[in-house]
Amino acid sequence: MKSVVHAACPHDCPDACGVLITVEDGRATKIQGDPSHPVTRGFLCGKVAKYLDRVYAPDRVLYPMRRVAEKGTGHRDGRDFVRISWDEALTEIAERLKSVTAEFGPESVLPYSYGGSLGVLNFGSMDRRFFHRMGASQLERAICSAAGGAGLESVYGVKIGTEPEQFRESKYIIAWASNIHGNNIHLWPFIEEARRKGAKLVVIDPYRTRTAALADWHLPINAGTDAALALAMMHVIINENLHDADYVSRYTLGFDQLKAKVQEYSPERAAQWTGISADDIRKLAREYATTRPAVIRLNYGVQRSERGGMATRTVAMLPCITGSWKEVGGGLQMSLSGSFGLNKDVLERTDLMTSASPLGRPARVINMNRLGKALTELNDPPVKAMIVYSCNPAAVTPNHNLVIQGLERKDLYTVVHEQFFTDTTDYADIVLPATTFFEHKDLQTSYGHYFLQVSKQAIAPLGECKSNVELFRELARYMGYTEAYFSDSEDTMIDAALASGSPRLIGIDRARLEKEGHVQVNLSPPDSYQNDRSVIKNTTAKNGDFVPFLPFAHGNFKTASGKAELYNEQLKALGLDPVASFEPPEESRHGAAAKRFPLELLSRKADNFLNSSFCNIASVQAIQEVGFLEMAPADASLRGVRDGDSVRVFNDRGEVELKARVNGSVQPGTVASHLQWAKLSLGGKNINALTSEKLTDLGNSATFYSVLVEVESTRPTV
Ligand SMILES: Nc1nc2c(c(=O)[nH]1)N[C@H]1C(S)=C(S)[C@@H](COP(=O)(O)OP(=O)(O)OC[C@H]3O[C@@H](n4cnc5c(=O)[nH]c(N)nc54)[C@H](O)[C@@H]3O)O[C@H]1N2
Ligand SMILES: Nc1nc2c(c(=O)[nH]1)N[C@H]1C(S)=C(S)[C@@H](COP(=O)(O)OP(=O)(O)OC[C@H]3O[C@@H](n4cnc5c(=O)[nH]c(N)nc54)[C@H](O)[C@@H]3O)O[C@H]1N2
Ligand code: SF4
Ligand SMILES: [Mo]
Repeated sequence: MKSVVHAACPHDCPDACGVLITVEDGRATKIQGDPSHPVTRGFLCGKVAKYLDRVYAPDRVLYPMRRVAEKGTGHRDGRDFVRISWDEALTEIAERLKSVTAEFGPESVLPYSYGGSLGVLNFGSMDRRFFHRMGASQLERAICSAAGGAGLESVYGVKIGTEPEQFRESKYIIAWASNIHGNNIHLWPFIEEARRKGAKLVVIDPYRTRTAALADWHLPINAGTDAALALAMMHVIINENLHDADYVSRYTLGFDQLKAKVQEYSPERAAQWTGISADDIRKLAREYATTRPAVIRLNYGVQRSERGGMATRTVAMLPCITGSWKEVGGGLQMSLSGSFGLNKDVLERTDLMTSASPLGRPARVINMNRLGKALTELNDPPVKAMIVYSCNPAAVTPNHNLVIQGLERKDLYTVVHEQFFTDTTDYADIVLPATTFFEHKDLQTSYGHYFLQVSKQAIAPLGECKSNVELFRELARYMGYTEAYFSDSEDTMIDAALASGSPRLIGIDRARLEKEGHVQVNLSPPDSYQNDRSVIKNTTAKNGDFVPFLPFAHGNFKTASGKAELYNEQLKALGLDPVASFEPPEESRHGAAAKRFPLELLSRKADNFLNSSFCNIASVQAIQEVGFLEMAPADASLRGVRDGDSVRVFNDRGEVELKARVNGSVQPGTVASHLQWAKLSLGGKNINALTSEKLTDLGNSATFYSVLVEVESTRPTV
């Protein structure tokens, strides 16, 4: 029996691809991109194209397991564990949760989850209900995008922007902190189409990414200095009268204050911080303001530094002063996730903390970026039990060494629900087997396009795997939680999420999604001006039935004022400049610590892994090199480091061992490496041994790109 099932890739990636899975006699035999999906367009990235190798990998966790060896011994194949039944596992976990909550209160339990699956249900539904009902500590899920989200919302009031399909209409495309070719590959064909019609691609990135190598112009900016660049660009644009005075007066708030503020940021001054010459800043500003339409693909790399919120805010102002929101192929895209209008409350039920938990109030909040501190310092109450799912904190969380110190605690009870024996399962007391998206049903949104999808279950769960939804449904039963909401089926929850009453979702229900595979949310008025040709300068976008969506062509910002807030009063309360400002990160070449640790480290993602996922899959390892530190020739020779040398990379938080690659990927003063599992790295430490728990200015995000290190060769001297 052969069938083709429509699913959606749930990995933490803006593309949220439509996927077709061929199933023969119960086994998946082929995966391909859905050719009918307007953004997927029939192809998948290198890693998911090999997904059958991941689903049927020999090191999948297939059964509940109990630890029998010391924590942290870390055999990849799970030999530190013995198989137990689900009943034994759930009985033990429920008993342990009951005993720690009785002794230390429910806040001694910490859920820890993030981006393993962005499927709406598996990301956050039954799990949230479970922990809210219990009164467990709340996790502030700010490891990825919170600073950028807050920065964007400080100007627009909402996370929406230019749809990917419109990039083909652009004449000037800026990839700003955006490795499109590595992290957002489905935008690339639209950019290629635009370039065939004469568009220019500019990349602003301290690292020479694949995207930068393919661009018309690469500006290697110093990390964490983007606000200086954006402010200097606005200095040029405003002082040379290249802004759109009509758009500015109708739809923005605080232009006069911005005009005054940008006077402090001449291109000459910005050049000293950014490492980009004043002439290049002028050229960039003029080209951006005068080549129409111009679009910015801003990505989250910009906000992984100490002042990443403000950096995002300043870049987000650019299309508001040039009026580029009026044009098809103009505007800016960072995240489009604010467009789906789902009823998340009904899935997550935060109200249960007050109405059903023994606390009777919202539980304390623990920032996931500070896990190391939470596990080693917190005492009111201490964290005594942690349930990890869809996340690999022993690899991805900053200040790895402190995280490990916490995870090694003998009195910490750790349950990890996983697909693989990861760095984190090495510290688990119990490991539970998790389904992949082939094996469960979900609803899928996206942060890089406007299509909603139902991802159908293609095959039966392997071994005894359970989805996140099923796990917490079961665990609730073992805890003695009898409330009806713990019995909701997947379909019931999908229906409830869709029945939000949002205009975005009128006419979109589960039956339609299941039939059509993908459905674009309603981008109808007042958000779309599809029928108002007066605001559309470029009307060439007539690809099939494509109707361009211009979210802010007529203002319509979702801020309190309804305008793009170039002045935002609320920032004052946070101690930030209500207009904008730039200061270099403390942990950068401009800070005091640079005397001891003079090199800025970019602890980047790998092009062919997804954060720490995929790095254990042999066929993906074959397309991704690992374990190197890229250095500029000047920095290498200063330290006697030769290409291929083993180097020790260190700071006060830790050290890692890598192979030096002396090349042109980074400018002097910057080094770069990337993320993978710690236990697959030399010396058992990955790059997060060097990153810090310091949080960003807005959103309490992680600062993976504000890191100073020193490097030395470990080549024996003869
Ligand atoms: N292949 C692949 N795809 C992925 C992921 C992956 O791990 N691998 N991860 C997924 C996830 S979780 C996310 S959040 C998205 C995010 O994807 P991106 O936002 O694109 O995330 P990053 O790769 O962190 O950063 C993008 C680029 O910003 C650059 N950069 C670093 N610091 C600065 C800076 O201060 N200024 C500027 N201008 N540039 C800077 C980096 O060198 C990098 O090339 O991608 C998703 N897609
Ligand atoms: N140095 C450095 N560190 C980083 C980053 C960086 O750029 N540099 N990026 C950061 C960013 S942006 C992010 S988003 C985080 C991401 O960090 P994580 O959210 O931890 O993402 P992954 O590394 O992909 O690990 C997800 C794990 O969930 C498992 N999983 C997948 N699906 C499911 C499921 O349905 N159920 C369960 N129970 N498990 C599942 C996978 O097997 C995998 O081990 O990493 C952050 N860490
Ligand atoms: S990881 Fe991204 S590009 Fe790859 S299949 Fe999934 S959604 Fe598409
Ligand atoms: Mo992320």
